[in-house]
Amino acid sequence: MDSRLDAIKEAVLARSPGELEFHQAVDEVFQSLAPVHRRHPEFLDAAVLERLCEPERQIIFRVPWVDDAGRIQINRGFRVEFNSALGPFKGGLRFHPSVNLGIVKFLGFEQIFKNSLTGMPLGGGKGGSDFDPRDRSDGEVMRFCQSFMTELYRHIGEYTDVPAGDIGVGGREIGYLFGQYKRITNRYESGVLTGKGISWGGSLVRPEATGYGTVIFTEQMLKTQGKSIEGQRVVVSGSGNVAINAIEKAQALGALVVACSDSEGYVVDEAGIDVALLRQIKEVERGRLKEYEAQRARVSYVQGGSVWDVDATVALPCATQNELDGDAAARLVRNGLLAVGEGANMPSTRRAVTVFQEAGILFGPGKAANAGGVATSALEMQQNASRDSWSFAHTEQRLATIMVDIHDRCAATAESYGDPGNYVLGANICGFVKVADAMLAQGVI
Ligand code: NDP
Ligand code: 2IT
Repeated sequence: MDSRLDAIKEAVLARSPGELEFHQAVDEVFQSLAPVHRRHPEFLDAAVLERLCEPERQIIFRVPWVDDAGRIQINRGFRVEFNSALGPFKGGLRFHPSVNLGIVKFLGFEQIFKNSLTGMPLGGGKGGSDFDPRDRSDGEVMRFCQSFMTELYRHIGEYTDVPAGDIGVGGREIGYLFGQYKRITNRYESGVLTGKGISWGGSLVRPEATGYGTVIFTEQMLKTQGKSIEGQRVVVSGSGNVAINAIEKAQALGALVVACSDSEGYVVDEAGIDVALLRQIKEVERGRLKEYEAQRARVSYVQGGSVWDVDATVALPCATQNELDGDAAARLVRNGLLAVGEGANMPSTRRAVTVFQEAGILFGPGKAANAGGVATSALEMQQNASRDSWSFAHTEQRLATIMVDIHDRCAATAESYGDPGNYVLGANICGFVKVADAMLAQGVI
């Protein structure tokens, strides 16, 4: 069995040369799937894996726009519509200079399994651009978003493909994208994008959902060992949407969050990160984390370096892929780490995951632990479809129930495949089987 899977994987990788992050994501999933194929040989006969690894559609397009100085700028836009077995393609848009096809494909591939795990009717996709919104004016961001949507609009729709935010794409960008979609199509089609503003079709809790969900998932893992997040010493990487809301929820549940970072450095605040100040600096002023130090006593700011040098019992990587390597993992383990909840997508390298698992650390992989964001996007779609809007408390309760359910299904699947506590195995198998069953039922497409 393993050799048949290896041959399929090697063919997939050879077909997408140089797409390193995509290779990494595929390799990790394949590592989990041999036992499933022993139970379900029909998946091999139907070439489910070969089909799953080839996106249904990939769109790459030019995005021309004019900057404030009147110069013409050209970026590259992507949308990879990976798999629609369970529902319309669904997944975020990332605007960051590092974006390329391999990164969009890794994110889209992960999204298939994540969306399956939510239990909601969602296929998997991802998109973005190498546009860097940092230090751009609102007008420049608007013109970029309008140009991006002028091509993207023909590929998306409430029943086709529903983008949302990711790195560099938040409420401001979704607003500009939605406005242009509405203008071109002459339709107020709320369900075409999620992460919208509350007054025009968005859902309460969607901004908080990924970070909150990651903490809820981590709390569930700790509970299996009779522990809790309360009283834990937590380090979070990043200081964007996912990180800030993870910090807020961890503190609300009684944890002490002592450090967070951005791409330039990290702060250590032993009294606990001041979330209101962090939101003011990062969300309102769109400033740098360095400014936190000047506004609060007894805080140290470290330029460069790694936030994973700060000791923690719980680590929540919430910035970007491959930000936590094997050496950082080994150091955290030596210094008393209990649990890792991945708020970001694939933030731990393969080596880091191995270090955590060999040390018996509770490890919640991103496709399970950060699924609360997309799950709440599905709740936003439900509210749009019924022209309803739910209260914060009701929506948060739905999110909590979904996260507990994802945790429990990953744990039960790992146990039923003979590896209790292995959430990587549980998430990959549980996510995969539902998609594979649907693909079998829908024929060769
Ligand atoms: P934001 O743009 O709001 O924040 C990203 C944060 O990560 C910033 O602090 C940024 O620092 C830092 N960062 C980004 N790229 C790098 C890099 N290459 N090196 C170091 N630091 C970096 O994005 P989100 O919080 O939305 O996303 C964070 C992670 O969570 C991503 O992996 C994303 O895919 C994942 N995710 C997001 C979801 C969502 O709903 N938004 C849902 C599920 C997962 P700086 O400001 O200096 O650039
Ligand atoms: O990685 C992710 O799950 C997201 N960026 C959120 C996707 C969504 O459609 O809400």
